[in-house]
Amino acid sequence: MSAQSAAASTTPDHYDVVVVGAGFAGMYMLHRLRGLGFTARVYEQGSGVGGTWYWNRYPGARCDVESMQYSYSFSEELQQQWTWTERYAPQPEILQYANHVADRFDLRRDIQFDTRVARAVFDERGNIWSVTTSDGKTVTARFVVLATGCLSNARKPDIKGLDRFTGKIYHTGHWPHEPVDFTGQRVGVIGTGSSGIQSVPVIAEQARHVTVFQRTAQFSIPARNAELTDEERNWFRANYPEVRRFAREEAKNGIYTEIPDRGALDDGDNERRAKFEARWQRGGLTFMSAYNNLALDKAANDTAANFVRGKIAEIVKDSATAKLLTPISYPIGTKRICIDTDYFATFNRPNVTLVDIKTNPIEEITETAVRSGGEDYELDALVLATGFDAMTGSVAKIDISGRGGQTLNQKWAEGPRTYLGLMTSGFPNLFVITGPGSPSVLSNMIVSIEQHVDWISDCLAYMRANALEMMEAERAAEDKWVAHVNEVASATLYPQADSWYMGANIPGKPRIFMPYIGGVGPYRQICNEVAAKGYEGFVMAGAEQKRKVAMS
Ligand code: N01
Repeated sequence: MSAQSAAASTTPDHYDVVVVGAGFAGMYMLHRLRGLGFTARVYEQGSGVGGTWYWNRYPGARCDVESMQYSYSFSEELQQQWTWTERYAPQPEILQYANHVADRFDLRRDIQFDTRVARAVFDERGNIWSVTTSDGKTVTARFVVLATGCLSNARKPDIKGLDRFTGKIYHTGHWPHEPVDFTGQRVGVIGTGSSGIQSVPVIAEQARHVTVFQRTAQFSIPARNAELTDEERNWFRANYPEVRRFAREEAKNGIYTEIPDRGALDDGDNERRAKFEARWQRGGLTFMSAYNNLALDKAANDTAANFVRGKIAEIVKDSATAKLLTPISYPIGTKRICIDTDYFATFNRPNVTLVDIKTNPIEEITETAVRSGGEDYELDALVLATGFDAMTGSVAKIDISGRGGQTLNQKWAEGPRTYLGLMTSGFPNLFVITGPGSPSVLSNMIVSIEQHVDWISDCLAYMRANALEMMEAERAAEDKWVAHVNEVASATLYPQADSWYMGANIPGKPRIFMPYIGGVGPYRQICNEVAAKGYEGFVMAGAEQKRKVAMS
């Protein structure tokens, strides 16, 4: 038989579900699918599990949600037995945890590593997806789940001459697996978001000199990282039922912490200052939960912003540098707040220089230097901490074709449109985990991931029990949801900042606030109600109905 006819006679492998990505979402999705008896194949472009924690290996990378909460809750044994060592787990420990989960639940046998999903095409007659991978193979699946991550498409900035630079170039979101040694080197860091702010102090300890190129100053709160004591670990272990319940149902951002009962202007100056000081001393993301109106009321927000500005002025000795490091152009928290260890103090070191590229944008990069304001900053290595094409970037890299041959990129050209962040009309049987239109990046990601995976799993079980093989978001329900997402966002201060939440970091990307800011508790309730009402707002069809639906 010729190779051609052999290939022609080969039926593609078929799965109930293809999952794209083996980060925390893809791994748990696979585990749930297995438990329900569905066949599944996971494709992962990296050589290992862990998603964002597989790629982001830059110096100082650690999670800024506390370890005891940034962990799966689906297995009581796992959460009781795993030992986190620090308040904020460093990246290697989180990756170790991801690998432990993969081994413990025997996930690897259904994950194909080093394989990118290049294309997915929906066949309307059969209600089947054809999925083509970077190794040239095509498989079919009834459902596709995009577990591609919100911050996984590292973005190299479009700066003139970048490719000419003869020193090493690193991106924080695509860091080498081999150790990088900056000893004796002059290192430039472009970007001062979370990744830049975490890595600069660590690089500065090693390098001969660090030049930080800052376009926008950032608000950052000290992490106050420390070893976890047995007492702390045991407290969480004993209280997990309540901690997890609270994080899922009551906390807006999926983190167990006190819920503020008043606004910032309800307290007098001294009381408010003491409250901010206590939060500053405690450290971490919950600084923004000191009051309940910091994201809503500019005057309230100003009190928190001014407190942090005062701290920067106290910490940074050179007043011109302190001024440059002080954020003034947006309300605090409307760009993702950063959590740091000694970031501002690092600028007191003699081997660290801050360059303001807002006033003097980078003109070009030469073989050996970054040129800004007519000055050449000579460098041996360049670190790009320039972020990601967030929330939609990794989905956009896959050529996804739905009903009538419409591609997802065409449909989302004016901005992502989803129903509940879970599905988009015109693309049946295609789910997104923590997609745009869901709380995702505004929350403890693992809480949101588990909620989406559980909802999708229950939905697939429901469809199987009711002999349904096609599910699609209704256009009207999607329109209503998109309007709701926008309405909630526009009642906050968030749209005032040029942030990656708004797509503002990608030239040409539509300016839309992508995540849902209604809070994980209310959002979960909405999703549960939709399911309880027979998946209201979705069309579902069995084999015999599918032709009718496809034609309607
Ligand atoms: O990326 P960012 P990130 N020329 O987009 C600048 C999560 N995260 O990787 O603000 C010059 O925030 C850009 O400047 P500007 C977390 O959710 C979590 O740091 O656009 N500069 C900005 O300073 C976080 O928010 C953790 O003016 C350019 C920086 O690069 C998200 O990931 C750790 C530029 C990019 O900041 C992304 O963080 C790390 C250009 N052409 C990340 N383009 C933890 O949990 C961009 N910039 C600890």
